[in-house]
Amino acid sequence: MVKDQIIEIAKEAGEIMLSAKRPKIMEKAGHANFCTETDEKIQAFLIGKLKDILPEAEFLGEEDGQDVFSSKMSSGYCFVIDPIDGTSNFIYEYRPSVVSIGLLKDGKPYMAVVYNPYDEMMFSAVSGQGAYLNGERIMSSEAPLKDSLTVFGTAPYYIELQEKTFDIAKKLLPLCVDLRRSGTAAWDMCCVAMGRCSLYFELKIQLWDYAAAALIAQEAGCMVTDTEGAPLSYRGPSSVLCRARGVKEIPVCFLS
Ligand code: LIP
Repeated sequence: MVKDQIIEIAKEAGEIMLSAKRPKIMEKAGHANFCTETDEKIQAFLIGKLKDILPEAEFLGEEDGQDVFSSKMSSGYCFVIDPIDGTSNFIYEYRPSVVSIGLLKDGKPYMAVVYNPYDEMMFSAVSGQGAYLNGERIMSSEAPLKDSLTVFGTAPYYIELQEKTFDIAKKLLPLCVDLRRSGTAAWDMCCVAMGRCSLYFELKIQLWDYAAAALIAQEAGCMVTDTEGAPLSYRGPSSVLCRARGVKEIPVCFLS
């Protein structure tokens, strides 16, 4: 099955991440926006291997200038890949960083794999067929927000979003057990999918950050929308609000 082949490819990509020694770091536009030669190496590896299993697929990836969504990616198959989600974590050895591989079919999420190689945690999903962690079915938490952790993200290079992000975080803190912030959106959404957290939000992430993890979360029973409650576009950057089964309403701080 194609999902199993993608899982094996993600495992090999994870080995490249773990074996990297002090990679060369490149700066992209904006404050603390990094890419490493390992990001580029893993992206090239993934594209080469994924082409073998689905030659007709298009590719959208964070690195190497393959990061522009085109209309041809909204028909047929399109892999959406983030070779290292949590690049700053990877650079500073603040774990985890994950490999994220989403597969769109006619512009809709179809298949997803997110791999945390540090803990050998392989998340996968096929649309309509459930979400899995290392082959075991996962479902999000049914606990209310007041008995749960909230996780959120904010990129240091989106300076204009920081005040609103931390204003929302400040309003959420008294409504939940506590806040967490990991530095990788894909990992955060997988944590909601497997029941460790019950809400994740971020005001702007790229398609390659959410394409895989949003499907995994959705297949684990989460409500995954933008922060205003609209469906994700799967066409480009978006805000994301990922709620576990126990968080039945969108907290009012997102709607004001
Ligand atoms: C990361 C996102 C994360 C965000 C970080 C960064 P990258 O992606 O997954 O949610 O807060 O600033 O953008 O750049 O490590 O692939």
